Amino acid sequence: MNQANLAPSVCPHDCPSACGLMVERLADGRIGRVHGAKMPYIEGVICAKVARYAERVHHPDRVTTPLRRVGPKGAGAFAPIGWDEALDEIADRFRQAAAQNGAESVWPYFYAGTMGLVQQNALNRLRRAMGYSGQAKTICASAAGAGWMAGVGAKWGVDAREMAESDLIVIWGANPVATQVHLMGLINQARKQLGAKLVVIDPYRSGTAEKADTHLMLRPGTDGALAVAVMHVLFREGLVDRGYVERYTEGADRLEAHVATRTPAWAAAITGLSEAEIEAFARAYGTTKRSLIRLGYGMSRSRNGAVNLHAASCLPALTGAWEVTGGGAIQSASGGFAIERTLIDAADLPEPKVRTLDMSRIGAVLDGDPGALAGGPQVAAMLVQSTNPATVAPETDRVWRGLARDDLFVAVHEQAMTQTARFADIVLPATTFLEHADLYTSYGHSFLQVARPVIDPVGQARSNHWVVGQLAQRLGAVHPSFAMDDEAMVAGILAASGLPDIDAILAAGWHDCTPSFDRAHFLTGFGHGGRFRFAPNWAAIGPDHARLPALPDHAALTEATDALHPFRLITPPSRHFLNSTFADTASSQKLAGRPTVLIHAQDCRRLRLADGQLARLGNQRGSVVAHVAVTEAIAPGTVAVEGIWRDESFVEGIGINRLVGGDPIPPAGGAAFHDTAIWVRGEA
Ligand SMILES: Nc1nc2c(c(=O)[nH]1)N[C@H]1C(S)=C(S)[C@@H](COP(=O)(O)OP(=O)(O)OC[C@H]3O[C@@H](n4cnc5c(=O)[nH]c(N)nc54)[C@H](O)[C@@H]3O)O[C@H]1N2
Ligand SMILES: Nc1nc2c(c(=O)[nH]1)N[C@H]1C(S)=C(S)[C@@H](COP(=O)(O)OP(=O)(O)OC[C@H]3O[C@@H](n4cnc5c(=O)[nH]c(N)nc54)[C@H](O)[C@@H]3O)O[C@H]1N2
Ligand code: SF4
Ligand SMILES: [Mo]
Repeated sequence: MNQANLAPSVCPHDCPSACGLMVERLADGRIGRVHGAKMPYIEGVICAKVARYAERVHHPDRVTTPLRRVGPKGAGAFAPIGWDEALDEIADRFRQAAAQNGAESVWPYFYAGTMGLVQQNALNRLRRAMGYSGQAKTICASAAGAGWMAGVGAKWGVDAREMAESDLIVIWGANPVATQVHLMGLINQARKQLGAKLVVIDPYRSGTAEKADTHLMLRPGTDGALAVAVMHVLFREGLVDRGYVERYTEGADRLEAHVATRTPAWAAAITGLSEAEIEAFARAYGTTKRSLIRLGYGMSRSRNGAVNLHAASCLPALTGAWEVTGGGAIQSASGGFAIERTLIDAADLPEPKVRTLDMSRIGAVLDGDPGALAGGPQVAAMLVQSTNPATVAPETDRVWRGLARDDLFVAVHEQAMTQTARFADIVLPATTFLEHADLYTSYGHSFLQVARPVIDPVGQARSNHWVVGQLAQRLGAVHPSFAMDDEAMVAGILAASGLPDIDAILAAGWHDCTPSFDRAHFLTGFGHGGRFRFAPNWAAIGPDHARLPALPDHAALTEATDALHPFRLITPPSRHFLNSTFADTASSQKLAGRPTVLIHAQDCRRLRLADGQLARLGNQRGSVVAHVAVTEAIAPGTVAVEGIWRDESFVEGIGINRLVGGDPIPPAGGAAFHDTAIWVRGEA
């Protein structure tokens, strides 16, 4: 490795680690290997898929010029056009839609393909200036955020590096071996150095569960029952720190009376765990304060996910684990960065009085479902940036039907020819993080980072912010940001936030925003006027609160299995992909194999399914074909399909989200990706 040709950058993907990177720059303008920066938390380690990023930046199918559709919608037949022509057409179609049906008929649709603050939020600035429809960003973190905010009331928590001092680490509904490799590194270290014990709570033996001292393989969507029974044992056996509870929480008396009837036997019937497993976990948890719980997103992707996550978050507030190093809980670190967002969101423009459309319900929205349209007009024009809803959103059939509507204009700004891009009328080539500047926070650590371009744009690729500036010019949208370049945006945000400038951060490598111990452990008080809430004020957290229990409980809101749909499907991410990104690179495809359904051996015997055979999975929404893996690593009655594969990787060209429902998770929305009732049968 030639040090002179290493350039610093930051991984922009939607992954808690937000790794600082060192990128090999080759003489021909391409990149070579990508390495991890020597920064805290990352310690020079990155995942294999980003180490091989050259495969993605220089992918033969990379979108390199603007394209216009020349075949039927969705067929993927395109011809190159110029940038001016493409931008003029998008602006014309937006103007037309606004003139005919009002500005709200334009729906800018964007998500976290890049986590960089400038590029990720570019479309929101245009939306605000033009009065286009708003977007509820629910597809990932709404349910988890609602559950966490219900009790804790602030979006940060313990620094993961404290795990080095934990006695007990609980990974609850997360799979860091795949989704957060650095957390796994810290867990391994804690176990080796201090003999910390690892408990993993997951409906299947994930890569992380594989490594656990104890794996609690519960039924999906039953975490609330488990948490409540643990609380029962903590109260019963005197493991509650009364002094802590008195000082830092509210509602404990009601909680104690409420959980008195929620015994381990009661929870065993709901979770499928044994009473002994539940009691042993409760005692292990309650007999040390150095217990750190990682509350993952997986447990929140059920219709009762917010309730379940809140229930689990009650445990450290009972034992007082928050008071010690290596104790407490972690959900997301994202709220710890004090970023002044006015420039990012164009928030100095008045917020237009427009409806907000739920991005997870894109199928229902494009279908014209009156509830989903929130009282506004049909969507007539879209620009999609940094997300691939045709593959990642629930209700695939409805999404595809909607995107193919004759009366809908769709522009997609992409790096890769995704399923969503294939539906576009106009495709625009997007830069990768190596080709544009940005500013990065993280949801797994507290180091703020910046990056300048490492290579020139590939082909005619341009950044999200540039595209928005060009459209603003054509549409007459006015805001200072539209005239600024990417780097000026980064500089402006840093200055407004009172943070060091780009050069200073680059020279240091990062800017440390780690909250103090007292703040991270809420010793200065929790979010809601200082106290942790055992009885949430759900109404203040989201509008859809009527069905939620007043106190932590098992809320029977999940999609019910029945005689016709006896299996519960979960669809966790693949280690080798990042959502649907990397699912098109040769090495990730090779490592991931093929779309596979994990089914317990006992269920396979009953269904006469053999390993490697094709099975059809289905429900009222449709069916999907995948290869069977016979396993003991999942509870009978639960089946798992890992990875957001490209749709074309499935035998019938349509992927797993065909089976997933689009109804929102109460109280604040979210997609119930791990909460689907299905049937399974052998495919001849
Ligand atoms: N390699 C890789 N890394 C990623 C991603 C990726 O696609 N690939 N995606 C990134 C993104 S966007 C996110 S949001 C994070 C998500 O990362 P995580 O927080 O780890 O969440 P998930 O991966 O959705 O699910 C984690 C585990 O929850 C389990 N689970 C499912 N249902 C339940 C349940 O009802 N209860 C419990 N206790 N567990 C359940 C699943 O089986 C899975 O093993 O990872 C990020 N990192
Ligand atoms: N079945 C199932 N479905 C899921 C999940 C699951 O666990 N199971 N997980 C859900 C979760 S947690 C999430 S967060 C969503 C994520 O879903 P998405 O947000 O759609 O994430 P990706 O699939 O990674 O797609 C991001 C796209 O953005 C593009 N991109 C990257 N950077 C840029 C840029 O700078 N500019 C532009 N214009 N484009 C860019 C990439 O090429 C890529 O195609 O998926 C959800 N879907
Ligand atoms: S995907 Fe995650 S682990 Fe991999 S380089 Fe990016 S931030 Fe780091
Ligand atoms: Mo996510």
